[in-house]
Amino acid sequence: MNTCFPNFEEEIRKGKADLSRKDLCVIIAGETSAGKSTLINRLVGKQIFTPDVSETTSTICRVRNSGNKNQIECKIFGTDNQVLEEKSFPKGFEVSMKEFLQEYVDERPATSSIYIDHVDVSLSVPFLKGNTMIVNTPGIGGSKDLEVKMMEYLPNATSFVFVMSVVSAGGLQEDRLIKILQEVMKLHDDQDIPCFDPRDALFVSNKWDAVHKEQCEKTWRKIQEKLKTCWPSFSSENVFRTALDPP
Ligand SMILES: Nc1nc2c(ncn2[C@@H]2O[C@H](COP(=O)(O)OP(=O)(O)O)[C@@H](O)[C@H]2O)c(=O)[nH]1
Ligand SMILES: [Mg+2]
Repeated sequence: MNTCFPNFEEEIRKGKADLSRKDLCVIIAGETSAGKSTLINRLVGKQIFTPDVSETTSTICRVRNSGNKNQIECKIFGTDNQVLEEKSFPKGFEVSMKEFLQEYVDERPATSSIYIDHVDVSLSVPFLKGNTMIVNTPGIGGSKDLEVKMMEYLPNATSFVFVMSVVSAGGLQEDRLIKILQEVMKLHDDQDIPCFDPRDALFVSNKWDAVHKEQCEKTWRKIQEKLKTCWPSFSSENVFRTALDPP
């Protein structure tokens, strides 16, 4: 058996783990301050996260549909997957919810996020059917610990949305987003994310309000050319220009 199918035991183990996976995670990844939190707020139509240039999302934060239109539930999970704290916020108490989440989700010197594995936020998001979740990740380009946290989470993905800020070298510096893209391709090649098809990855090029009109076409062309070289199945249909939170 080993001669015909080298590593067959490992392949079966991976396949089994994948089949038993209940959650479908659409991971929002990218460098810090690209606009990941802003994108999620816009997608779900609620200010769940506080977009901020100075404070980075420090915890994996999963947004799922609860079907309950009247409240938002937050659950904080520890590294052993135990619920450390849970709290529900009725409609109209979104500000308190944001403050509660900020304690766990935003990077602050006093935050003990090292003991927090992830945070779940459940609210009415009808387009998130079944167990599909949008997952906010710590960005790359901040602290090394957070980068490791994000990289370790990548194998949980069913699909990806990569967010780039056009103001920082088109959002495609060698050491930042490209590092994530290479890691995802490696996981895919090693069959560690079998459900994920690289043709489904979406790219959001954000902060286009900051680009001078005459630079637009040239910058757009450059971004697409660069993506073609670092993402083999790149299609121009899967890249979007946005200004999610213009000043
Ligand atoms: N000019 C501009 N600023 C934006 C845009 N989108 C987000 N921002 C700002 O960029 C900063 C970082 O955004 P955030 O969503 O926290 O980025 P994250 O670190 O990737 O989650 C915040 O101050 C946002 O208000 C945009 O389209 N244009
Ligand atoms: Mg963020």
